[in-house]
Order: sequence, then C-alpha cells, then structure tokens
Amino acid sequence: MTPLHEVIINKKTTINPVWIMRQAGRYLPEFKEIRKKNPNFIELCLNHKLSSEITLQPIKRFDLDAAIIFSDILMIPYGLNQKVDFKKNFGPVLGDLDIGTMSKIDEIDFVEKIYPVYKAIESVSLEMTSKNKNTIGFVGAPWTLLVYMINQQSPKKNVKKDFFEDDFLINRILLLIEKFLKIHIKNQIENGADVIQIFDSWAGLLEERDYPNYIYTPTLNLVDYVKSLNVPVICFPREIRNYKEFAEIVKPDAINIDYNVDPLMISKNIKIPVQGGLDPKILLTDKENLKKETLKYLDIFKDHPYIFNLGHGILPETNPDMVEFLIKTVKDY
Ligand code: 1CP
Repeated sequence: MTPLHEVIINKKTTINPVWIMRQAGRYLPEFKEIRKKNPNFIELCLNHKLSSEITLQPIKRFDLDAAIIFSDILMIPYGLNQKVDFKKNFGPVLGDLDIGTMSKIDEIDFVEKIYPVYKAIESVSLEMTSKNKNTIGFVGAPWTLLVYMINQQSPKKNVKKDFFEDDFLINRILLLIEKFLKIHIKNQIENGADVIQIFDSWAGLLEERDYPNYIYTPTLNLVDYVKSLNVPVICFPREIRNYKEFAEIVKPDAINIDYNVDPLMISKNIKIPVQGGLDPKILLTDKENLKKETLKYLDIFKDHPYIFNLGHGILPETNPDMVEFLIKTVKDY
C-alpha cells in the first residue's frame, strides 16, 4: 500500500509520510529556469511535458512520499472561460464573469480546454506508482474559487465591499463550480490521482455564521463525491476557527492544519488523520530551529495517524538545503 493510504485508510501511526504544499514550482532553481522561458503561467500548466517534469523535480531531489500535480486551482475559472492572468509581483487577475455564457459551457468544452492537466497526471502517476508513492490531485474549495471569481484578484485581507450583494448570482456560481469541480476531480482520478486535496485557502475570511452556507455544505458535497469514487480526500480549510467542527460535519478522510492552530489541541480533539502544521517561515531560519519545530509536531502526533507537511505553501525564498534537512529529520524520526 502507498504511504499516504497507509496513514489515511489504515490509520497507521508508525510511519510519517512527508510531502510539502506547493513543493512543485516556486523555490527550486530548476523550476525557475523553466518558468523564465515560459512567461505565461496557464500555458505552462497546459504543457503536459513541462508540467509533469516540474511535478517530478522535487521527487528527484528529495525523499518525498507524494507528488502534487503542477497546475492551479484557477484552472476552473479558466476552463469556464473566465480570463485568468498571473501578474508578476501581484498574483492572479481574473476577467469579468458572465454567468449567462458560463452556464452554457458543457463538460466536453471544459475537459477539452484543460485536458493536458490530465495527461500530466497520467504520466506522473505511472512513475509514482512504480515507486509505490502517491499522486495527489487537487481542487480549490467552492468558497475559495468563488472568492477569486467574484473578487477577480487575491482578497489578501478581505473581499470587496459589495461581494455578497447578489445572492442569486452567488448561488448560481456555487452550483456551477460544484458541477465542474466534480468533473475535474473525476478526470484527475481516472488518470491516476490516488489522493485528492481540497484547498480552502480563504476559509479564514468568513464569519462563523457563514460556514454552513459557504464552507460546510458545498465542501461536504465534494467530499462525499470523492469518497464515492473510492479515493481518500484531505481538506485544508485554512484558518477556519473551528477545525473540530469542520472535521465532524464535513468528515474528510484527513485534515490539514494551518500554523496558527495549536497542534496539541488538534491531537486531543480531532480523531481523523492529520496532515501539516509547520510554519513555512521556519524553513527560513536555521537547521537547529527547524529540527526543534519539526520534532515538536512529530512528538505531538506520535500516536496519531499523521502526514508531515507545512501549515501553508512553501515560500519562494526557501533554500532547498533546508527542505532536504527537514525531510531527513522526518525520515530519521
Ligand atoms: O506544489 C505545487 O506548486 C503544485 C501546484 C500548485 C498548487 C497546489 C500551484 C502552482 N498552485 C496551487 C494551489 C493554489 N493556487 C492555491 C491553494 C493553496 C494555497 O493557498 O497556496 C491558491 C490560493 C492558488 C491561487 C494562486 N495561484 C496564487 C495565490 C495568490 C493569492 O491570492 O495570494 C498564486 C500566486 C498562483 C500562481 C501559482 N500557482 C502555482 C505556482 C507555482 C504559481 C506561481 C506562478 C509563478 O511562477 O508566477
């Protein structure tokens, strides 16, 4: 059985598989070289040869247990014909959203637009399976995608003032997103993804009274769908105020925690397998400190099914030597 399945399905506590959020791209010199020659990020994601190469770069370097496919959560609005640009030093910028036209897009149009993502998953998963390692497919959660699609750029600290003004529009978009997220998940699994992670990066922006509508209900629908395809699903509702309640209502197979939440509280209160937690900024300090912080998480979760990972994506300025040291620390534990 693959390492992530041992922990998530068999609840094994004697191993700690490790992978790193945003491990593909961002900080590796060999990625930066490819990126320099490919200024259009979406086009790069749709070049299946290069995207599988980028996906495997960290696997070649480090003793990681899983590959996460080099793509983006914003492939959904892109596949639905909303313009998506990535501006240097600014982040994503999305075009205007026309729900009328968007509603006319069918499954075939959508899959045709982003099929190189599935081709990349297919070749990556062949390689990973031969090594008895996992291939992680992913999607953005409906709430986080709604944020980008309506806000049209990163919300940073909050969404635009009139964000919630048009309830009818919001509900139509949520339904549409749910439909195409299921299609995207199904195609990733059919092409070899053996774990699905759902990123709700902006869960922390909502008030608790809004969790049922924008987080619990739409995410539960997706989680149930992934389960129906017999693949484990990991949820990352970043900075949600109540991970326990989330875990009990949405019932993912595993939950990723952010670095602001107390891991000891999590290990006591949450029964399902846990992933992640370490602050990516620790990788910018020194090895002694990195070891101390890494052992803290490993000690706290020593009797809990636990996958080692960070509490958010690795930072672009991270030194690959520190990543190597981190993985060695986990493997030697
Ligand atoms: O390991 C990997 O890098 C795998 C591929 C991957 C994943 C899993 C990328 C490539 N993006 C993502 C997920 C993603 N994309 C999330 C969820 C995780 C998270 O919170 O980090 C989010 C919110 C996005 C949206 C996005 N795409 C942003 C964030 C902007 C913001 O609002 O702060 C950015 C900067 C991107 C572009 C992007 N996606 C991926 C890469 C390597 C890049 C940088 C592109 C570049 O080189 O300019």
